[in-house]
Amino acid sequence: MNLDTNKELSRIFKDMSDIYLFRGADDRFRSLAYGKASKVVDSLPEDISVYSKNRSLNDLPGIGEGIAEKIEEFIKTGKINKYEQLKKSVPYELLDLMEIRGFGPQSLKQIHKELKISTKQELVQALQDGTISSLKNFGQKKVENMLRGLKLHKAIEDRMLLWDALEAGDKVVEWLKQIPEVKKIELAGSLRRKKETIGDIDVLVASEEKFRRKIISHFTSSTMVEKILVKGDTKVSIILKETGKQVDLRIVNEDEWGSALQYFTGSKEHNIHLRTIAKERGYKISEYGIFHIKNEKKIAGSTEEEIYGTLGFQIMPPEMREDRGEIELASRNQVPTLIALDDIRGDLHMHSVWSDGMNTIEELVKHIRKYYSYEYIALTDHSKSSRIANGMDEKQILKQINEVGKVNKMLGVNFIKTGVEVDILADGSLDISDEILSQLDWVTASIHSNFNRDVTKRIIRACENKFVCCIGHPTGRLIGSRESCIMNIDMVMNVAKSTHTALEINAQPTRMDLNDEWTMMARKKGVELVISTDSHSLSNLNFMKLGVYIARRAWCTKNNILNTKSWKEIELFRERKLKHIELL
Ligand code: DGT
Ligand code: CA
Ligand code: CA
Ligand code: ZN
Repeated sequence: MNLDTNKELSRIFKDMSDIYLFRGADDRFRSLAYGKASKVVDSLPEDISVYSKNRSLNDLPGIGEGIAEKIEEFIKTGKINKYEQLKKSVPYELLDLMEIRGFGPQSLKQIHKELKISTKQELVQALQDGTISSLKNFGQKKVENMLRGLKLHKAIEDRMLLWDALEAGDKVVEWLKQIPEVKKIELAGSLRRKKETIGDIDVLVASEEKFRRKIISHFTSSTMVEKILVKGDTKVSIILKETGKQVDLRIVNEDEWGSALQYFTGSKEHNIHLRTIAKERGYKISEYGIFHIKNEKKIAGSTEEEIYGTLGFQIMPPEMREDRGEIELASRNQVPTLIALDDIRGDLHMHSVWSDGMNTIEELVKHIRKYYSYEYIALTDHSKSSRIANGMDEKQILKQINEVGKVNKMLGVNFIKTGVEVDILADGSLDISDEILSQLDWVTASIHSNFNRDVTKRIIRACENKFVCCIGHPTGRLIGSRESCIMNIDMVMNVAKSTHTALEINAQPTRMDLNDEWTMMARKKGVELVISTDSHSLSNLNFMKLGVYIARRAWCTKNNILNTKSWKEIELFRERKLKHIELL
């Protein structure tokens, strides 16, 4: 189903929430209300107009009368007047900086008011030339922090998150597939290799030469297109309206499909390495095919397998093509069968209304049983120290265990495993007692506070708790807004391994934590890994594939990932840890 309206509305509400947050004290309540509404709308399983038609908008959690009116207005007119007004009341361009450390609403407001700054460019300038240091409360340390935050933000501002790029790329592919002259189509470049951020979206099409023009004009006529950058016979580059990001479309003949796909998938480093080997063996590879150097005769080009095969290599999944040793592996016929989405048998990290999730336990379960073929899930709401996330205390955990029992009974299977995402406190202790933890099926321990000091000891102490099964989002980084915590990751992994504690590959689009490189390191060390969505709403459950992509980029097979196994095997994993720690 197409939920574009919900998404757009959710985005507007998030914007309104940010604007109110910027405006400050008096609007704090409104900011929270619109923030909640944004999440609620995004998590709806059906188009918002359905709820308007059957007059159930008011029944949705977090949607009061005022917000319901705005929704009606949006459905009718495609706009919200109040939103347009609000935008004019603030330096709108500065608002997306608010998520960066050091750029809170207070700071931005002061900068805006006292220096009359309202664009990012002016702000960066003032930071660099020292103007900002002249303000009260902007000492050297604060300014240094802001500069670092800005650098992180820059890295993602010019690129896209993988999740956003996949969504945009899929739309482009769908649009192009509408015309039958498109014989073959595939996303290429970093998007096909599933890198965590994407510079531009590369799309490859095969067609008969005479249809190229038609395909190009079909492409550029799409309402998705903001502006055309380059328009040639075989290549067009455009800017997308929604994201402002670039798409490169290339059209080739069908007998060049394999060589073009190989070439434009990259990575550049992989290609260069491959080409060097080809040359040594008397071949030349280009986007047009593979040729004998001697007589320039073309040997092949229509499939990727032929290109690799001619050199005596196995083909390998795009996620591996980063020149990290995959070519050597392929030459020895040792390319592993990487984990696939279908191998995942359960999701072990998700939140419900019992903490900061959007859905009730029943809603989650109903949805998962309908759309996923999982054998189990673990409910891991936050614990009490996560106050903003409305974390559970011991009493609530016991109550939830009871509730889960009831729902499982209703289902007739032990589908829901009880659990918690327990906070690792500043000294490495947990904020829930062992007595309670021992009653849960699955315990993930995570750091949600005090990121700034070295966290190695804290994580190690958490690993040493016999009831902790997994460390959640182990490095704590947020792509574009927060660096990894300072930690000795080598030591953490060794302890995780020796204490039989799993490390999480958190699949949230801005987390992707562990990332591909850390996951590769964990795999090599034999650390147990779990891929989880950390869902806070129904749509978040889809993030699982992002986690699988990370694992694939780290060359993981399904044996490296714990939640490809049956619940029985996961219980054995837990028992091994219990026995091991008790022996110490
Ligand atoms: P991105 O867009 O920065 O996320 O990364 P890519 O890998 O998508 O890079 P892009 O869009 O510049 O080029 C797409 C593919 O085309 C790239 O992965 C490999 C191929 N390619 C581009 N430039 C070169 C080059 O100079 N030499 C070789 N061998 N391949 C190239
Ligand atoms: Ca690209
Ligand atoms: Ca490109
Ligand atoms: Zn967390």
